Order: sequence, then C-alpha cells, then structure tokens
Amino acid sequence: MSAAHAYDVTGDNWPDLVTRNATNGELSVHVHSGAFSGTSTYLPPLVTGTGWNIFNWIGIGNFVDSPAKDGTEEAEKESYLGDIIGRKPDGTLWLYPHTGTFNGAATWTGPYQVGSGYQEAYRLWPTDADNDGYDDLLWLSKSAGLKFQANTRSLNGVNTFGPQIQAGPRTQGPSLSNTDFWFLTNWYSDMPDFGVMGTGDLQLNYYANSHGQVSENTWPWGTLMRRFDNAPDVFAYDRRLGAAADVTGDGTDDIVVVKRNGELWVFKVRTPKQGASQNTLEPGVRLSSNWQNYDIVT
Ligand SMILES: [Ca+2]
Ligand SMILES: [Ca+2]
Ligand SMILES: [Ca+2]
Ligand SMILES: [Ca+2]
Repeated sequence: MSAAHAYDVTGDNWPDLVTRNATNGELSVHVHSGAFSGTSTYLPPLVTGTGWNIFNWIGIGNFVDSPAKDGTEEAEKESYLGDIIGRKPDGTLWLYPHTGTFNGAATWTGPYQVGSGYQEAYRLWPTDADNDGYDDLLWLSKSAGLKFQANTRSLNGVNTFGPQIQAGPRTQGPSLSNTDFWFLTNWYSDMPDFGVMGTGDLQLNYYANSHGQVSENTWPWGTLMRRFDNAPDVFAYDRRLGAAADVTGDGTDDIVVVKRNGELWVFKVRTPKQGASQNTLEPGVRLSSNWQNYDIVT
C-alpha cells in the first residue's frame, strides 16, 4: 500500500524514499543525492530497522517537532523531517518521531501509540489538510467514506489526533476503494488535492481541495479538475506502490511509481496550474531497479 507523499529524512530538503521489505521486514531509506540524474538520483538503500512487518500500513509525515540540529524550533520547521507512522492489524496506530538527526536505526524514536480502531481504514494518508504545518490524518472507510482528524501537535495517546470529521460523501466509500493509485499534493490549489489513477483508467485525474477548511465537501468527488494527458500506462505499474515527491527539485511534486518488473520510475509534473488539456507529465525516467521485494513505498 502506498502512502501519499515522500518526505525529507536527512535534513537537506530533498525528498528521500522509505521502503518496507515484505520478505524480511527491513525498513530502508533511499537518500536523494541532491541532483536529479537518472539512476544516480537515489543512493543505494540504507537499512534503518528490522521487524517492520508488524505493520500493515506505514506512512511518513511531519507530525511533531524534533530537536533540530541547532536547537531551534524554526530550523526543524524548515526541514520538515519526516516522522514514521504505522498501523498494526489490530487497528492501533504508532508514531516514531524523527530525532532531528539522520542516524541509521537511531533516526527515529518511540514508538508512541497515537490511535486505535483503524481496522476499517481502507486507505490512510498523512496530509496537512488544515494548513498549520503539521500533518493530519485522512482515511477512507468503505462504509463511511472519507474521514479527517486534525493533528493536535502533542503526543497524547489515542487523542493525538482530534475528533473524526466527515470530509467526503459517505456514499463514495465503496467506489473509491476500487481505485488503487492515490496521491495527495498541491498540484491544483495550495491545499492538499487528491490524485487518483483508477483501475482500468489510463488517465490520471485529480480532485482539488477547494475550500481550505475541512468539511463534508472538502474534496468534491466526481469533479474532474484536471487530466494528465501523458499519464503512464498504469497497467505496467504496481498500482499499490507510488508516491508524490519533488524528485526534480523544481518545487512541483512529481509522480514516483514502481513498475511490475521492480524498476522505480519518475514522471516529472510540469506546468501543473495551466488549463485542463495541458500535457503535464514528461516522459518517465528510470531511477532504480530491484524494488520487487518492497511492499510499502513512501
Ligand atoms: Ca533528503
Ligand atoms: Ca517531524
Ligand atoms: Ca495540520
Ligand atoms: Ca518536480
């Protein structure tokens, strides 16, 4: 299962990729080299932990502050170092705050339990939907549609995230659960928007968060905001695995996807805020190989 958005883990503001190896439970960080340069873009993976197969979902986001290298909160906010969050099969959520220093298995501390009852969440995404600089929790329930919970910004057990708010129509739960490929980024508005690459659909559509406040119609499903005319052939890709990440470093999130043959590719998103008929995906660039054993990429 893919999460929504890649994060910086090393502190250089370049988006790194975190993977879970389904075979041996290793969590690895693929560090962005600082240059967009084909198969040299990402450095070889560094194993930062084992035993991560206790989770059936892992995501990354900026949930809490961590001690910055120079000790100032401002520096931490600038770097937005990614904290890891995971869900166990029993429905509990666990948070691993970034320590502020990229240091192998000691990069993250914790875990802290930050939730329970998430068994029914078909999809989970960290995203800052209320625009306060800290990632909140958005999740999709087949029976109840899209749910939002604001981040209280303090570690407070199952109250770390606030009350559930209905963020999309309840009736959309079943149909949305049939779409496999999701992104949250701000291609269209300054607030998080959904990208959806549906099963059997060769186009990448996305749906804008046009309100700025989370409510029942924050994400007005069914309104096609833009179509990526050069969207890749989704049948060549493992639709579970992908992330939005500004791999090219131009300030606009790109689309990173894993092919069924284990290759990692990026599609650069260009001129995203122009008209709906624009071709906004550049031809894909291969970044890496041998990702067959990863079942989570974020
Ligand atoms: Ca980085
Ligand atoms: Ca953080
Ligand atoms: Ca927030
Ligand atoms: Ca980019």
